[in-house]
Amino acid sequence: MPVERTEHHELFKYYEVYETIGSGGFAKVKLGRHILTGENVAIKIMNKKDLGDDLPRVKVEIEAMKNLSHQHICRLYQVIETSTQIFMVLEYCPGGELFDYIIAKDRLSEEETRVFFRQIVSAMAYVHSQGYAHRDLKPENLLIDEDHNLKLIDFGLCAKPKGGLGFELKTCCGSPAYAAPELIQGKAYIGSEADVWSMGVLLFALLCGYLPFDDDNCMVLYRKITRGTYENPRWLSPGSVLLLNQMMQMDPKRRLSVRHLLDHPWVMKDYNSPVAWHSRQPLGHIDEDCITEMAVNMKRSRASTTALVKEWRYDQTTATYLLLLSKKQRGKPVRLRLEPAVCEDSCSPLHQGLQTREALHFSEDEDAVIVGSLEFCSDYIDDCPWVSVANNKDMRLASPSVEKKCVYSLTPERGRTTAQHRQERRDRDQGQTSENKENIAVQEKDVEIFALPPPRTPASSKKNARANKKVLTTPNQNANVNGAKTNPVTPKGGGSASKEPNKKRAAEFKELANVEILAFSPERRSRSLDMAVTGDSGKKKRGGKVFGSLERGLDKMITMLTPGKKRALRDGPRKIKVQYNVTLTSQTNPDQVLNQILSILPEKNVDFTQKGYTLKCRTWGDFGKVTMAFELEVCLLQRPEVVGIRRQRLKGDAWVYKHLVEDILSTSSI
Ligand code: 6BJ
Repeated sequence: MPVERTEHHELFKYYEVYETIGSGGFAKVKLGRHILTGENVAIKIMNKKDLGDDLPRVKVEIEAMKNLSHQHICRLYQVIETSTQIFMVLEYCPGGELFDYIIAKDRLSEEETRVFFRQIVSAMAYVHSQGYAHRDLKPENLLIDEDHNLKLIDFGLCAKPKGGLGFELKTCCGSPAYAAPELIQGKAYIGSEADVWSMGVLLFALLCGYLPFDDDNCMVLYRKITRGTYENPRWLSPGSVLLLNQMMQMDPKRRLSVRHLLDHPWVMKDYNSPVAWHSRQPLGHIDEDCITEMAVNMKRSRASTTALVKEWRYDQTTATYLLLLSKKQRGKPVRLRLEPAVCEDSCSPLHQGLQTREALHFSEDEDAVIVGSLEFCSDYIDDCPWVSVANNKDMRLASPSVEKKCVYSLTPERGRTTAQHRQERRDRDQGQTSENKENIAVQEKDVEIFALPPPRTPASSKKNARANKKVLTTPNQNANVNGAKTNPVTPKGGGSASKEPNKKRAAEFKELANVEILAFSPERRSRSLDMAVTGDSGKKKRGGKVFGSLERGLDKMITMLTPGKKRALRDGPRKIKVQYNVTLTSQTNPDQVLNQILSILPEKNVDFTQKGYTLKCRTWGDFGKVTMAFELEVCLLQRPEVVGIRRQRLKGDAWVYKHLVEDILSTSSI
C-alpha cells in the first residue's frame, strides 16, 4: 500500500521497528531502535482517525512531555506527525510496568516500597513545581528502566491550570480506583491534592499488592471511595498505616502535600536526606561532547549544531542529542554511526529502516527468510506490525542492541515480549478490619453523586465475551485464525547473546538472578504448588480421564496443522530463564500444560489464537471492541527443569487482567 509507505517513511528513515510491547486505548507501543545512536526506544503509535475526540489528549501529552525533563519522568525524544499517524518516540524502559513488578512479588517490602516511593515523590514534586497535575497516577503508568529506576509516563490527562496549580479543575478523569473522593463527587478540585490521594492508593498497592478501594460494581466502588474507609492489613507497620492515612484523607485540605512528603519521617527512614526532586537533567544545559559528535556527523560547525539543538523541535536532531546524552550518562561512548548512505533502490520502508550496517543479520537457518512485502502485509490483519522480528531465542533477553542473529520477517505475528503478574493476593482475610477513623470523621455521609462513568468490570467483560460470535472453541480452529499465512520463524541454535555483555544485559541478568532467588524461596515455591494442587478459584479440577483425552486431542491437532505450525509445536517450547513474568508449574510436560490452558480459555470466554506454544488471548466488549489482550506462552525453565507460563498484558485494565490470568492458571490446575 503506497499510502502506508509514505506515512511511515519518516519513522523508518530513523528507526528500526520491532515488536509491540504494549497497547492502550488508542495507542500501540513498539520497541524500536534509533539507527544513528543504536539506542533502544519505545515508539507510541496513534492513528489520527482512531483517536477521534482523544486527539487533544495526545496534544496535551506531547506539550507536557516537551516541558518536562526529569530523571524519573519518561523522556520524549521525537514526534513524527503524518497526515494519518502520530508517532511519539520515547525512552525505553525494559523493566516494564511497576504494576507487573508488584503482582509478580505479591507485594513489596516496606524497604523496597520506600525506594520506589521516594522516586515517585521526586517525580511528582517536580511535576507540581512545573505547574502540572498528572491526574492518572497508577502503577501501570510507572515503568522500570534498566537501572531499576522508575519513570512516570502517560501525561495525556495532565492539567496545567492557567492561574497555577492552586486553581481548581473540573474535569473528572483518571482511573476510578485511584480517583480522589472530591473528583468522584464531581466537585471542583485542586489537581495536586488529587494526585496525593492517588499516590496514597499507589503506596497501598505497593505495600499490599491489591487496591484499598476495589469492587466489580462501580457504584459500590464509588461508595467505598467516598466513605474513605479501607482495611489496613496486619503486615503494615504503624508508620505505614499513619502515612497512608495522611495521604488518603477525605478532606483534601487535611491531606499531606507533596512538599510535606519530601521529608516525611516514613520517607526519611534509613535515608539521611529528604527526597531530591530537582531535575538532574535541565534542558537549558547543552552537553559539549554530544554537540561535537553531532557536528562531526552532520558536517556542521559546533555553533550551528548547538543552535539547532537549542530549537528543541523534537525532530531527529532532538532525538539524536538526547539519546547521545543518555548514552554518555550511562557511561557508553558518545558515538554516532556514520550517516547511512541513501538506499537508492529501496522501495519499502523496511529498506529505509534497515539500510545501516548491523541492521540486517539473516540467519543461516532455513526458516529465516523474508516472507512477504510490506505492501500486502500492512492491511493483512488489524494488529499487523510493519516489521516484526523473530530471533533465535528469547526476544526479551536479546534486545536489538545485543542481537547478533535475527531475522526480519513480515509476518503478521508479533515478536515475543513480556511483562507480567504472579499469584493471588496474600491472605486478605487476615487483614485488620479496623477502619480509618480519621477519614470517617470528615466523610460526607453516603454521598451518591458520582461523576465518573461506570468502570468496566470482570463481570461485564465476561458477559460481553460470551456474546461474541467470534469465540473460538477448539485448539485446531484457533491455530489458523487471523490468516497467518506464513510459517512461524523459529530458527534453531543460539546466537541471541552478545559476546560482550553490556551493562544493560548485566543489569538484566542481575535482576533475573534476584528474581530467581525470590521465585524459589520456600514460601513462594509452596504457594505456587498449593495453587497447582488446589486451585485458588476453588473450582473443581478435571480428572485424569479428561486429561488423557486432551492429550489425544493434541496429537490430532498437530496432524491437522500447517507444516509451519507443526514445526512450531515439534520444535518444542522456548527455554527461558525464570523472570518475574513467568508462573512456575510443578509439571514437566509442556504439551500437557498447553492443553490444560487451551481447554480452559473457552470456559473463561477468552478468545485466542495459537502460534506454537504462544497463545494470543483477547476478551471482547460491546460492539466487538477488544477489552483485554495478553499473551500466555508455555515455556521450559532451565533451573529447575519445569514448565513455566510466561504472561504479558498488552491491553486492558491491569487488575482485571491480574484476576483473569490468575483464574485461568489456577483453574487449569497446573
Ligand atoms: C514505554 C513502554 C517505554 O514488557 C516492556 C518494555 C514494556 C518496555 C516489557 C519486558 C519485561 C518486563 C518485565 C518483566 C519481564 N516500555 N518502555 C508509553 N509511554 C512512554 C513509554 C512507554 C510507553 C516498555 C513496556 N519488557 N519482561
